[in-house]
Amino acid sequence: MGKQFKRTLITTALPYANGPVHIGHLAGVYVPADIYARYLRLKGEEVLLIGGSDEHGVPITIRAKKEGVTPQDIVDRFHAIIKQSFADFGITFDVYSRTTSETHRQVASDFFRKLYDKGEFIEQTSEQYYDEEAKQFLADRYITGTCPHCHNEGAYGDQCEACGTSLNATDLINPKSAISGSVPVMKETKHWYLPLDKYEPFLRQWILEGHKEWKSNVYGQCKSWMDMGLQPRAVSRDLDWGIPVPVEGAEGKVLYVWFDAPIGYISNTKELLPDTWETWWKDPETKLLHFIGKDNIVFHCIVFPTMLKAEGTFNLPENVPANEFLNLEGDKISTSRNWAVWLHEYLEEFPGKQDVLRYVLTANAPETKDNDFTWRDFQARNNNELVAILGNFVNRALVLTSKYFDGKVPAAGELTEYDKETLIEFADVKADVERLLDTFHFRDAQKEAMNLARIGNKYLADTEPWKLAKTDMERVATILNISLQITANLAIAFEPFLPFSMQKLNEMLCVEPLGWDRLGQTNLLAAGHQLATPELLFEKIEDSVIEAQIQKLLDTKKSNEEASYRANPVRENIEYDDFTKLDIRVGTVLECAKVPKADKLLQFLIDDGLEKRTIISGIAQHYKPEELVGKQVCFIANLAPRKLRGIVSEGMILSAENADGSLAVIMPQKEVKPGSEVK
Ligand code: B3M
Ligand code: ZN
Repeated sequence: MGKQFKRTLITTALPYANGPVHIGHLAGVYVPADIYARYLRLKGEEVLLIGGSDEHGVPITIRAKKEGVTPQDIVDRFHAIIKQSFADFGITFDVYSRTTSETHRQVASDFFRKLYDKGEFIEQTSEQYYDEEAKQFLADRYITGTCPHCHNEGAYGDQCEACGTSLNATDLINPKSAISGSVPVMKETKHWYLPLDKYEPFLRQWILEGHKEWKSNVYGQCKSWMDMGLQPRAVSRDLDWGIPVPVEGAEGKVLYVWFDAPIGYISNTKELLPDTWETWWKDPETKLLHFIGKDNIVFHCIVFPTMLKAEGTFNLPENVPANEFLNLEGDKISTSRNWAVWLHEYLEEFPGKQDVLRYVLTANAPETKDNDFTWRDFQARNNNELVAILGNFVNRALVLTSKYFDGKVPAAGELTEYDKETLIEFADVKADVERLLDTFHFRDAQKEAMNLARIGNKYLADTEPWKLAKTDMERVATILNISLQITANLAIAFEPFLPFSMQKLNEMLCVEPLGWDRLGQTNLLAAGHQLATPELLFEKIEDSVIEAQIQKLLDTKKSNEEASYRANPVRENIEYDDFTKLDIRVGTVLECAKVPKADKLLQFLIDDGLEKRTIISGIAQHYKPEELVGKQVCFIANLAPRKLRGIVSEGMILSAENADGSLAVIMPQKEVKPGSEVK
């Protein structure tokens, strides 16, 4: 607030190099960061945009194992694809490197070592699962077993995907190693922990008092983490993929991926600027900004700042403008279910249309809540906004100039009242767009730029120069001069958002990119200045093209459903007696509330006909508690009671699961007496 900075260091989340990047990545992180960086550069400010691939972590080793290749093979393949996609979409990274680089190994090791030497870590021994056949400790994802809550036999050590409960590997019944299939044993292992609890008072002061201007989703998440109480966090793992822990007696241990990845921002800066990188990280006149998605907030607002603070010589972020998620046609984007629009595929199917996607993703950016990408909306925004407003205006201004004045900017004569009003309307555009960009309101900023084109369009429609051409060429000259000045303004205002099209527009206007400070001026093009032959900036997208994309998604959905049916075949037959052992009944929901600190669980109080019973159910992500109060549900009445999060649950509420994992509670089709049996 009010603090003046000399330069801005922008970091963007390092995507895991275990798959290509999709529209969700672009919308949440890279397009907004690129808009911001381009905007600052246009203003002539000193800025760096840092990116890179995150190449460590368990998911990469799992993918490698599945494909029978090395983790290095995996990251080599996807780093190249990801880097290319970003370049293709005009993300202007000053450096895009990777966490398997030698510079990074050095920087991350030194960072760990410095904290270690300062005595900042706690060493703690705990028992963890160990695979004696494979001779290695097992990450939670590498252990499968039976879920203690729903008895699904394929639960993972970190989560049961059937009931959605997050688990600890030690909760699993009959745990098995996913590597060798053997039964893992418990073995002692030592790790280093970063004592976040020790830094809690500092973090409270710094964020909750000092950064009230952060976006409410970011501030709120930080607050709720701190209110739950911070715990020491392990920064090492027993794994053979990663940066070795650089201390004696740490054989077989590597830095936890979330310890080394954010240090990647520092390493990549150093790789780019080996001599001056410290100015960008340590000079208090550098403003540090992290662009990320909402699932990374705690690491960038709590864990990484604690690391930086403990190290002692680095700046802390000034802001962390995290976005929420982008969904695709109503469903969560998912790499494993192939529910995504992949950037490299988009480019094959829509060559040259990078700006259309950039525009739509910004217009729909998940800035304050999750948002949805749909192909119909994509088409509508292209046809009704880019083509009909921006493209149409620019094209009319240029074509008319070419037709009546051989493509030379005509001199303006005397202005009418209406001309003056029009010019006044866009006099404020610079201040408006700046205010929005400075506060990371990219969608509104883009809307503001589009309004400028709307003003231009209306001006041409109202003045109708094509009708005056026979009678009043002087008036036509004035109208076109004004229209061309508006066009040149559009080329500045849209440059951060639509860089490819604005480059094309600058070429048609025969100008070098005009600086940001000239936005709002009405003398950008001198009379007599020669323009090039006009071309269309955007073209209409036909229904058939959109329908083909929708069909592609429907096909994906269908094959996912088939795959999930195959993965979940009907179980072997049982006898009638077995069935009658299950006592399923109908109950009426009297009360329903979220279980504190458990994002998936709801606590029910059910009228079961005789008395009231408490049931915990993992459906909090599918229903709001108030939606269910007063409704009748089916539940297993004779399931042995068990404790979940300290609450005794007496039964289980029945739901049907869709292929996408969404749940629908089973309800009787007519009201029945509570306690009625289901048979
Ligand atoms: N790779 C997680 C993610 O892609 C992680 C970000 C690292 S940022 C330092 O969501
Ligand atoms: Zn389960």
